Amino acid sequence: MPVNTLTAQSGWRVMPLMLGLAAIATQAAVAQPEAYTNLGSRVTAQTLEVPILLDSGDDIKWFLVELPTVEAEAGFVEIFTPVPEDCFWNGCPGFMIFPNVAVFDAAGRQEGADSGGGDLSVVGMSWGLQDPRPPRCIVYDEFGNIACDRPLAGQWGPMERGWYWIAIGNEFLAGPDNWTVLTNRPPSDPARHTTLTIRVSPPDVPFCDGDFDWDGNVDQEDVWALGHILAGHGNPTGRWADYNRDGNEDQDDLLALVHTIAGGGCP
Ligand SMILES: [Ca+2]
Ligand SMILES: [Ca+2]
Ligand SMILES: [Ca+2]
Repeated sequence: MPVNTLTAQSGWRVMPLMLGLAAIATQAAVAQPEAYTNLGSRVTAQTLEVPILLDSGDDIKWFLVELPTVEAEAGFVEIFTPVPEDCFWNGCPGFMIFPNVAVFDAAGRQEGADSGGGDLSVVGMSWGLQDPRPPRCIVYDEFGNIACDRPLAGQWGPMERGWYWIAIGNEFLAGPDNWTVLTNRPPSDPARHTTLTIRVSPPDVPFCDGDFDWDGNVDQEDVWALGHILAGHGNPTGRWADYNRDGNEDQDDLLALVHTIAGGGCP
């Protein structure tokens, strides 16, 4: 999938909101964000990386983006902030390790919110497909077990295509409606940066990530891992063993995975 990295020079900042303006204008006392960045329509398969620089402790950045319909069986939308492991263990000055993210629909109703803390202090939000994808942090303990396992697995449920508002800040409380975000960080906190990442796979794009053991690549070890699952020896990642989505878990799934590894594409 293509990876798009936005820069501050892209020139799409503070675009006028055309969407639903008439409907919103008739409501009283809404607090639609005035300063925001329009990320455009993102309903095709892609990974969008948005550099974030919060100027102060109480700074909150807003984004508007169109996202596709995704469901438990197909497609996903993931919003997360990756943290390099090095930053977590060794310190990483200026990096935002306690991010808060909230997502609101076009009418300002909250669709979900998440805060860094625990794990590797990353935000990890996931709508749609429930076949677990790797968490944004994976730590293996001394026995090789996954010790940091908050997979992205559709925890926020299905999503309907529409325009969504995303708020990111150092630490805040997100209300249920009216785009309400209240920060309790002092303005004197230093500036912090991170990368807001939006990863999209709509239902019409098959999910065929063959990385069953979550080591970051797809190879023979994944065939071994799937074989291990099919043989009933446990499934540490929780990945769906029905890789070819034909409704049962058997040899055909192994063959389909081998086919993928050999460059044959998705089953
Ligand atoms: Ca692998
Ligand atoms: Ca491997
Ligand atoms: Ca199957």
